[in-house]
Amino acid sequence: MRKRVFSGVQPSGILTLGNYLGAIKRFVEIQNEYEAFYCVVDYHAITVPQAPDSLRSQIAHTAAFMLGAGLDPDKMTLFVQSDVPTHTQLGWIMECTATFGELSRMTQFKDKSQGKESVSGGLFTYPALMAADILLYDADAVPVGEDQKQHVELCRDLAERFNSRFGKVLKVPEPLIGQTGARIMSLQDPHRKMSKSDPNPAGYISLADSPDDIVKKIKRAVTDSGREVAYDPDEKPALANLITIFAHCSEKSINDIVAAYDGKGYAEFKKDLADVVVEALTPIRMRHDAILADGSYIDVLRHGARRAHDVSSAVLRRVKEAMGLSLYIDPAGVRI
Ligand code: ATP
Ligand code: LTN
Repeated sequence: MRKRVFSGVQPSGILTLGNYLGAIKRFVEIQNEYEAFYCVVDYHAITVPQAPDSLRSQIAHTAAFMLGAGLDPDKMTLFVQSDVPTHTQLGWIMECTATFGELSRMTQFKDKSQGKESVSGGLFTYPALMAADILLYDADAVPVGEDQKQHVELCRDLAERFNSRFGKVLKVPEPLIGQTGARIMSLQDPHRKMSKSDPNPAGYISLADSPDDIVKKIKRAVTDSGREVAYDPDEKPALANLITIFAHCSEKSINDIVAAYDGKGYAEFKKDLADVVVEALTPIRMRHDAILADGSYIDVLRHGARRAHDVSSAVLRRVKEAMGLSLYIDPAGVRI
């Protein structure tokens, strides 16, 4: 039997080059090897306020970009989280399994709540819902970018805790993190990850950006002092990030890229970088446009939700049974 993977993408904006290189490119590569479930996690997106019209449109764009990047409905299951009620059901159980201390240590919560006057309870309990997402599919592995490693570790701890209380019910998953491309940084601040919810669009390249936008954003990307194209993540983090992006979009090694720009300046490097990014993203954008226009993603999501519901309901049933929650149970333990 093929091993299973599960991963989620938030429709909290339009997908970025960081999402593509850190996660979706990988999702596409592994869909042949694993039985894959991919989810547009809209309940996670509402941990921060979302306007209904933009949320609706971002869900459609996210699905269309994932399909446009090469996910094949005949090979994997793609669905929207809020279409499958088992997620919030197991989510609650995981909230009751996680401790306040554990959730308080999550760095994404600390980052996203920092400096905010008011933060939703959901932003705090978010990792418990993420654990439920994964555990509902008996996933062996979770392909994610580096930033999600801590959440996958928490998911493992919760599954182990659950199993030690109630018997071997949940499969304990492993994170599956790519070696490079796992952390693409902002074009404006190399110490922050590239994020689709960055209020400054100059910090990210969105998969919807036109070739012109891409050229402009790369031109404006911050670089470090000096003129030499050298890969030094500690001393020249901004340039190192651009070289990493170059390597991923062109499938060239970092050493080859550095050698090719020996004696040339940043301007020539940036011009070529813009070309390779445009070349990598244009086919995805065009397929996305076609998928949105013909509405074919809707059927994919509908079928996906049905299959996800079937698989996850069996796991939820196992969990409820192990815990003594109601399955139309009578006092003698006879199920009706
Ligand atoms: P936001 O930017 O709104 O905070 P996000 O893009 O981090 O959200 P998701 O859309 O759920 O969150 O991320 C989908 C996948 O993309 C995750 O596996 C995440 O690890 C990966 N990812 C996100 N940003 C980057 C990045 N800058 N570099 C590499 N991988 C990333
Ligand atoms: N927390 C993730 C999104 C996410 C996810 C998941 C990833 C929600 N549920 C399950 C992997 C598996 C993020 O912010 N990128």
